[in-house]
Amino acid sequence: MIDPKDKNLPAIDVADPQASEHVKVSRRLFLGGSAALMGAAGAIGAGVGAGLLPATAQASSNSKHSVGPGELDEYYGFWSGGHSGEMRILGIPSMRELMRIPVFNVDSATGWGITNESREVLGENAPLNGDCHHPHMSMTDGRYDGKYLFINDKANSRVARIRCDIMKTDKIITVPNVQAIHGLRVQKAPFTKYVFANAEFRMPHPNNGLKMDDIASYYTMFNGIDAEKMEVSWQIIVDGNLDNTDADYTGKYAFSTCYNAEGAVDLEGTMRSERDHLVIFNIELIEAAVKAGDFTTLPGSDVPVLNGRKGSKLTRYVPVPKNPHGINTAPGGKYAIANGKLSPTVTVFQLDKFDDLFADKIKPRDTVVAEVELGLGPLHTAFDNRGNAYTTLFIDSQICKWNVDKAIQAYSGKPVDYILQKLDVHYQPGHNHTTMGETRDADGQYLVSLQKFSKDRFLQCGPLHPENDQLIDISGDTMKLIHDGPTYAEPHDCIMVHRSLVKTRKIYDRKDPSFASTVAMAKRDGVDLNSQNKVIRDGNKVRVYMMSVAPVFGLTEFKVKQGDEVTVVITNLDQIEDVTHGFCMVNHGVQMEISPQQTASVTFIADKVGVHWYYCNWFCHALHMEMRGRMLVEPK
Ligand code: K7E
Ligand code: CUA
Ligand code: CA
Repeated sequence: MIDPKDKNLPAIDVADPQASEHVKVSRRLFLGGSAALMGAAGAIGAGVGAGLLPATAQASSNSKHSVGPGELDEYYGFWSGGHSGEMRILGIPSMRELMRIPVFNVDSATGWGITNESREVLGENAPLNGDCHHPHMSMTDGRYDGKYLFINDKANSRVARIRCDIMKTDKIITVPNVQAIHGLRVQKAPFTKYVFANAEFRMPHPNNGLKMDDIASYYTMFNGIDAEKMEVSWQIIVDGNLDNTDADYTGKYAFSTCYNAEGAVDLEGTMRSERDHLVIFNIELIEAAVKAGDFTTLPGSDVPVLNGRKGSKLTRYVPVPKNPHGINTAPGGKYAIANGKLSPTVTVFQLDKFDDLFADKIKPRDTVVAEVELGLGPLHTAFDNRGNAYTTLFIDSQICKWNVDKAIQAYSGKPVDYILQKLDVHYQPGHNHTTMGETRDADGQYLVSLQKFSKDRFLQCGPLHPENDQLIDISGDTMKLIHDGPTYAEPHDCIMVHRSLVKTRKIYDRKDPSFASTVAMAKRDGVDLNSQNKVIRDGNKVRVYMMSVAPVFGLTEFKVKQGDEVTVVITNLDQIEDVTHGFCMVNHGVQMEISPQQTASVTFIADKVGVHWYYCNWFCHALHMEMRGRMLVEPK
């Protein structure tokens, strides 16, 4: 639980009168919140859905969550952008979209995918689509540490890292020997040494066209990625496939659901058995095996590949009902919950039994302390700080709130009702997430439910509909729906992080590593980026260095020859927060962001003779329209 009194209060300069007002507002929101709401719920009676609340109660409960103009949100929401390939930042509880972080996609506004700096992160011939599902922040001792965000790309088997100080992607790796990185989580403790990544699809090895019909020989692997180096540390072969993953709070175990224990390549085949499994990975034993050289490698990579199939000492397989999907560790660290999908049940694992399981003192199913029915299509579970779990029911279009301890009692035969409330959501929820809910600091304030269908909830925008992300107040005894938020394709998952844990830079540091290569190039060319505008010719390569200060570019013209490869390097010398410039070369597909104190560069071929205007396209000044210049291309 966050203590709002001291260290976790927003890091805002209290000397700034405006800022201290924000602190007061947030303190009021934060402290006043749950008591007021519990009062309201108590007066009306437990078990009453939000839709049935009297108008006055609803209005007062809504105003508690409103964030007025100029007020700051309490939480950062980090949203997967699905197959848009990006990550998004929302403010919670306003659900305002604050920023987009291009990751695997091309972004016209910032020039991500166009600039040299972003191409360096993406890789020379990177595919420019992505399919993001699972954004997660690095942790220390089971708490967000505000350092990095990680996200998967199912479409091209990649994992990206985002620096939280500038909220830009700084590393992208392709995981070798696998197809479709789906489930992704971080090691929660003692710190995020590894990012755990599931490769979903089984495939032949080697995938050289010779064993395509030998389906039984296909396999996939669980991957441990070094979070700091962003290199794959090891891969471990499993039976079945891999869907979602999570980790415990000791750092010893990670575990993944499998919906295709059958090893099928057709839909019917994946549903043939009544049970699939959860596979548990013993991280200490895996590390010891790597150290002892107990691994092989696959052609084309030197990543250690371990055997984690049934019978391996590095893994254990626990049968769970039909085609499970999400796996979620409860904030206390005591339980993890597998969500049944084709089974109306969730399976509760007691994590401190895993030591005994690996010591072969107990059987795999002895780690299961409950397997209870919730409703149709359980996909993902989130948690508050009061022992309650919130599971999305895809088919029922509901969130089921249930109590974990009561479910365990019921499973052992006691006549207790473990289901506390079912709330309709609109429609067909996938993931849900609570504020701070995947950490020790779960605070039970808000739940977001991410729906796959919005149907009639918004104005029609043609056949393609937005998704619907709903915000639910869970601070009282009953869940209350408080906001509908349309979003573009497709936030599978999100996390909500208290704003005190995220510290971003207001302007760039001139030493920022994201443009270090460009600075090094300038140095080789003998150009001081902070004081010089200069054109360097190097054969048919031309490097144009210029500064920018609102509302002028350092060069209002430069000359090149037709066919030259031109690299424009711009350093924004403005030091004022929010004064970002852009550089767009008309008719050349060239565009980039240059934020205060940033250096950015873009390379293109000047293939058309004549005058070509360039201009600034981030509005920066009253004379922003006048911030422009000419590229003069002389015939060869
Ligand atoms: Cu359920 Cu990719 Cu986490 Cu979608 S996954 S919902
Ligand atoms: Cu510089 Cu607009
Ligand atoms: Ca199955």
